Amino acid sequence: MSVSRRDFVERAALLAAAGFVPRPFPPAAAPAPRPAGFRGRPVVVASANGLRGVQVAYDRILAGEDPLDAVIAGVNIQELDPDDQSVGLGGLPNEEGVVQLDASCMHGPTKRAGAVASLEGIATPSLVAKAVMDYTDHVMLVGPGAGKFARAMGFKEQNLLTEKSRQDWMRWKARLNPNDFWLDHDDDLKIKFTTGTINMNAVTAAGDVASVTTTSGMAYKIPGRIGDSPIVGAGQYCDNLVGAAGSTGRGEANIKTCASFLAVEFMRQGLAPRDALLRTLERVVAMTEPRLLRPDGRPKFDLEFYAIAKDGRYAGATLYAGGRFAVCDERGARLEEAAHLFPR
Ligand code: SD4
Repeated sequence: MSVSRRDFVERAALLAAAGFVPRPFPPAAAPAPRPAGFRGRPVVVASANGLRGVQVAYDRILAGEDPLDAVIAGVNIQELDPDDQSVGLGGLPNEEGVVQLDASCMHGPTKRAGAVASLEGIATPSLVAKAVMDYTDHVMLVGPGAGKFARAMGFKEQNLLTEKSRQDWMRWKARLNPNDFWLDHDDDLKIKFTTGTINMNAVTAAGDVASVTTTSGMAYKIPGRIGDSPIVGAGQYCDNLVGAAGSTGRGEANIKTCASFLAVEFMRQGLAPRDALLRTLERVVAMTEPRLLRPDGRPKFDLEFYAIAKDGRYAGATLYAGGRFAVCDERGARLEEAAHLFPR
């Protein structure tokens, strides 16, 4: 699949429509020194919904753009796509019908990170997370404080609850309690829950690494619930000496294992990305409380991990067979089958 200049132009138009006014970039910290003789290759990996985005990020990296700016451009496509109900504009709301977004990012060369959680009314939390990283001495802002910060940085507020997502929320709400005063409708047979989110990780030819994860979180969550996506080390993590990893799926399981950090640590110990992710999934299983285990001792939920190593090796892995992930390198953008722990 090729992503053309048109996608760039569309994205720029969408960002402008979303009211994002870029501010001048502050002076960057000095990049980390590169090991002598290092030879890498650019690669971008993401969750499967990042198929369009990995091509955009890859093209930007080839054009010399910073890897974090590149992956954020990649995930912006999903954040601004009203049809992706797992992230940004059109994300499924919390139990009160309010869209609350989480995101975090990390920049390997300068060892910096930024995050926002429970952010309302701004379609591109990945860019707000990067603004926290670029313009403050903090790593994470949440709730109304995050919103205030975003507005001060020039992000424009908008209603993120699309009509489609509002209808899905109303169906869920009506079905919640058989004794309430909301009537069920014939078309209510399927209540939509998202298992979405987008994580994207990249490495450049020079071996510079970056990662970002952005989500509307669990559909119909309790207001204020935060998943793994905005937590550095859980939803994503990168270390310029090693590589990067990130996740989608049940955030509660991921937070307890600091899974993205753990995957990078396994790679640091010498494991290939695939083995690092499978070992991380084993840790998730070991840390699963009995109420979330099936009779065969395997988790009732799924979780997906994505990783790249500094030298361009990459992998995706899921608990159950059948998962796919997006990758882009010199062979173009494509979906590949993820490694897995268990058959489906
Ligand atoms: C969360 N990990 O908020 C995100 C949501 C997700 O499949 O990926 N759902 O827990």
